[in-house]
Amino acid sequence: AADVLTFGETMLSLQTEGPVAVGAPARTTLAGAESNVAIGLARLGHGVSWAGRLGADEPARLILRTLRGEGVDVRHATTDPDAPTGSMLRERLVADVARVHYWRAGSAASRQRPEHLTEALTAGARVLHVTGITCALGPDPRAAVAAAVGHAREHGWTVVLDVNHRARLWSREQAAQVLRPLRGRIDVVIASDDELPLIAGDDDTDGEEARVAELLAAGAREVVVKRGRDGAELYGSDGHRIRRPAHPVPVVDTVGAGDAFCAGYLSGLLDGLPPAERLRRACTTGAFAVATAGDWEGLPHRDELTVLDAPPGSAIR
Ligand code: KDG
Repeated sequence: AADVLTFGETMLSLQTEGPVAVGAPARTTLAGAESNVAIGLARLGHGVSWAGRLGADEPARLILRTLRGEGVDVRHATTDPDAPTGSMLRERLVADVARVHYWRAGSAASRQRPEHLTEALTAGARVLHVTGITCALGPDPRAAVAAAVGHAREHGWTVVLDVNHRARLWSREQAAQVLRPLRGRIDVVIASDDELPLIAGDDDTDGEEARVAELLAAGAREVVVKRGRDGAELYGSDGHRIRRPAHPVPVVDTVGAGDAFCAGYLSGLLDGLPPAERLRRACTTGAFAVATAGDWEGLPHRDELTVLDAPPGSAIR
């Protein structure tokens, strides 16, 4: 069995420096919140299975061989012969502001159904990682998430949901309608502070604490709230509340920071670290994503976790 099972849409991603234009150089890579988390975990030495659905095309081959190369188990990934692998374009508009365009309607991942996960679920895992992005892709992936969560709970896995709101895929109202009903079935909820209202509370609920209390009362063991440059906070059902500032690093590219944070947190969970140490590892991996270019390319291997403690401008030799 894997340590972690995850699935969701992984896309071919083209990235430009500056607005897209004829002849502008673009970097070809892959993107997808769940595969970012999978790569982050694999680099930290965990056994992780990614069971997304791809088209029968060249982008799919690029994605599979990259994930394989990173040590992610893709044996349960499935192929849809009748739909393409999704894709996206990321333009850097100004230094720290990117704009994305998606081509994912009708993609293979938007047609992933519960039965496409049967083998992955049967193989087993300690942790199931799902994100709100998959729920936004359509009724089939939404059903796949529900089935996976049901299976994981039945078999005593830890279920982790990263809310991961993507405004280009659905509205906050639509997200809340789909995500709130999940709240009693998630062990660890990860959300940025502005995403918390999508999973807990209603229009009358006042403030973060009330929303967190609601999630904990519904059965969550932990709620992890991300605050970007202000760090993160961990609330536990046993009453602990731990705050951690972000690791100060030069900002190169913030996209992927949430996934990196999530990978660090899950890694700490798998290693049995105490809450404060899990949060510390999450902030460290998040900082790596912020201080390096690309959504996942700069994520640390286990022996590199201490690199950020080196004095700025130093060479490790
Ligand atoms: O979390 C980073 C992601 O935004 C990126 O890798 C692509 O999954 C993606 C998305 O839906 O935007």
